[in-house]
Amino acid sequence: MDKDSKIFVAGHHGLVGSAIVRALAAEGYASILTRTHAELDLEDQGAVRAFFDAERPEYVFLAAAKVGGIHANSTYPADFIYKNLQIQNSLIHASYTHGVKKLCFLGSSCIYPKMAPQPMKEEYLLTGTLEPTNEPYAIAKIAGIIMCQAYARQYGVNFISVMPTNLYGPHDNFDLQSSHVLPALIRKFVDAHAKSLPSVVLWGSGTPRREFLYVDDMAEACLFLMNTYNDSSIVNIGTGDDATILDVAKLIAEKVGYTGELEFDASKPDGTPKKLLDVSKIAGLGWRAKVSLPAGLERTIDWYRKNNKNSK
Ligand code: GFB
Repeated sequence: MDKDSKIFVAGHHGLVGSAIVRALAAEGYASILTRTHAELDLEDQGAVRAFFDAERPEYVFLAAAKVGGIHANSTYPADFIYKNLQIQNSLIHASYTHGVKKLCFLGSSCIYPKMAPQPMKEEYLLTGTLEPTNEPYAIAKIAGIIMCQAYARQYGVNFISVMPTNLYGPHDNFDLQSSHVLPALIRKFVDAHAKSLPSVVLWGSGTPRREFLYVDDMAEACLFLMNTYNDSSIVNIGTGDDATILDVAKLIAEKVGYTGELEFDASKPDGTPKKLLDVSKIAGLGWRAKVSLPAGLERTIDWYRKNNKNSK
């Protein structure tokens, strides 16, 4: 990408899209295109085509998606498959028809089989059964990967796909019903601390293991791959380390200064027992995550405290 290339960041209000816009601006990219949902409905193929006709983006980051935590995925499976398929179909196809030089499609670590060997290598894609709580979302993301590969094979386009592990950071969704675990726990501990509540409830058993990547690292990796990687085979993006949900909860409690009890709600699902990416491919390409989990949590807790009136 040149500094004056026209770069469309789809989903710029979201966790990842907003971080990609910050990273592009920080590196001096001067022609960043964004559209709010009200301005452009990405599920509407005709509207997307008209937008590409008018704006002719040269590069596309496909960071727009219907995302959510384990409860949202289990509760709204139709939305997760339909909306994601629509958004990616519109954008991937329009990128082909309008001669986009390169597209970066964002997948997810949940595309790998539930019981995949750990850490999960890129080649484990489509080798086993998926985790049922997020199967519709994962199937949509797998369709996106295969679509990018099919377009690359048939039309020779340069469409790459990256697979982030669980992400967190500023501008995340902190709604307790629909969020992922980290923003939920930050909100629960900050609120419990502010209100001196005796305990905080964790969903499930606390034993599942997850890997967490700070979103600014993710954005940096996306820019790095956009500028250096030209192959449609997928690339994992993670830290290479994981921890139990209980340990992460204790770390957040410590950072927030909360000293009450932890309780477990066993009626909520655990999901995949362990989800850790093998990051040797991206390490071999020359990129590593920089922000440690304690440092990233501190930044995110600070952001939440400053930006959420309920937590004051
Ligand atoms: O982040 P999370 O919602 O999704 O949950 P997944 C991770 C783990 O944290 C699960 C536990 O074992 C949850 O039961 N957990 C404990 C909590 N307390 C809470 C809480 O208050 N809220 C939430 N949300 N979880 C998602 C997929 O899976 O990960 C998506 O559903 C996507 O498709 C995303 O892949 C990255 O890590 O289990």
